[in-house]
Amino acid sequence: MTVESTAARKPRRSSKRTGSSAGKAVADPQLVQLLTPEGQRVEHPDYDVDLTPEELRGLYRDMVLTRRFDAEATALQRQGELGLWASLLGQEAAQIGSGRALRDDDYVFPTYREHGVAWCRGVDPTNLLGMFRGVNHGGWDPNSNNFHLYTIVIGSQTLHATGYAMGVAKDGADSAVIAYFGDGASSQGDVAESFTFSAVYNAPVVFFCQNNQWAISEPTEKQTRVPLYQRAQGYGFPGVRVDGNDVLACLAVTRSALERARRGEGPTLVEAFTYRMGAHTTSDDPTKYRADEEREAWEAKDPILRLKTYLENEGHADEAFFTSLEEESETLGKRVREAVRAMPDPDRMAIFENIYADGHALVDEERAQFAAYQASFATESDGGFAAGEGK
Ligand SMILES: Cc1ncc(C[n+]2csc(CCOP(=O)(O)OP(=O)(O)O)c2C)c(N)n1
Ligand SMILES: [Mg+2]
Repeated sequence: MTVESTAARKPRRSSKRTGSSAGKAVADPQLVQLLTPEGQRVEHPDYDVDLTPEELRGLYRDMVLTRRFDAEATALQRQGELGLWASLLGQEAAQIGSGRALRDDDYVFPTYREHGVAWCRGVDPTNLLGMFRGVNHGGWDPNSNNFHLYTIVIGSQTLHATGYAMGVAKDGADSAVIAYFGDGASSQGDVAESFTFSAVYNAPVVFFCQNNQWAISEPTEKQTRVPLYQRAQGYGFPGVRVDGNDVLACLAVTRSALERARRGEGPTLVEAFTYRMGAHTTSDDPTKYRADEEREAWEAKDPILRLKTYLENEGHADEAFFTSLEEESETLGKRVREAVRAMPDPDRMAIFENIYADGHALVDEERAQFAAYQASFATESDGGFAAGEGK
């Protein structure tokens, strides 16, 4: 693969759209890429984006703020403020690129790692943390932002997305649905079933697989003998592999798949080839099962760095932009920190609420058992703490 030298190009600043400039090198058609790890624009025969410098800076800002929020959440877990955190480090381009391809009326079914997509949907980042602090079961109303609650049962959200998409089609709407899942989830029966149903019912759904190459400690070669995107062929819909660390390519490919869904042409599988730079969660230690060199090799493909290089080389962003973004990041970190510490503990007995509309004998029994257990801690010195009274 050859790439054009950017050194020869003069930096320019304009509000003109930046895509489709002649003379760009052509990238590997099997892996859709529009921006190389070195920050150079390349062409693909089927995909392109045409963004203004302002829009490019917007994508960069989204990725930087998402990474800052994610780092803050990891730190908060280490400080004992959160019980657990699942970092998206390294997957910012896959999430921001696909997230910014969505329309407001589209509906998102995420896993537990889609913090960048949540950001694009306008879910306040502090709302993502309640579940990880153990003070609520989700933290946001899915219908306010068309962003479903985080789903931990691996792969199940692909079925929810398929059913929802079949409903959208029956309503005659031209919205699309997107289901996020991982390489490990691709081995789940739920995912296979959702592929079958969405294909035969022509459901307007995009399956967005972030292949971050690990499912906790299991590498992708334990999930599949063929590249994941090729699985779609057996179900009768297209599959495409995109450089998941290239925000422009992720935007272009997802946009195209969503448009296909809107036209009534059915599902698409997008495999965003990326890398989980951090641990699976804060409970995991990846040094036990993978080599440092692997991570180092992927650091060179960092999604944020390559867009920064491009912005700088093209003269699309100046020092003032980067400095003010740094300040904005710190403000976000502080806001998140303060919001988490201020989250009130829930009433302990509230866990038994909202399970069945009309109550259930088993829930009643468990509630009584839990109340008795709480009461067993009551002493005179704690002011007579008893179940239901305290937090
Ligand atoms: C049905 C089910 N089985 C097992 C688990 C335990 N589990 C949690 S995360 C995970 C790995 C998922 O890997 P992948 O789909 O690649 O997503 P990633 O975490 O890499 O984003 C597993 C097995 C679970 N939550 N649900
Ligand atoms: Mg994975």
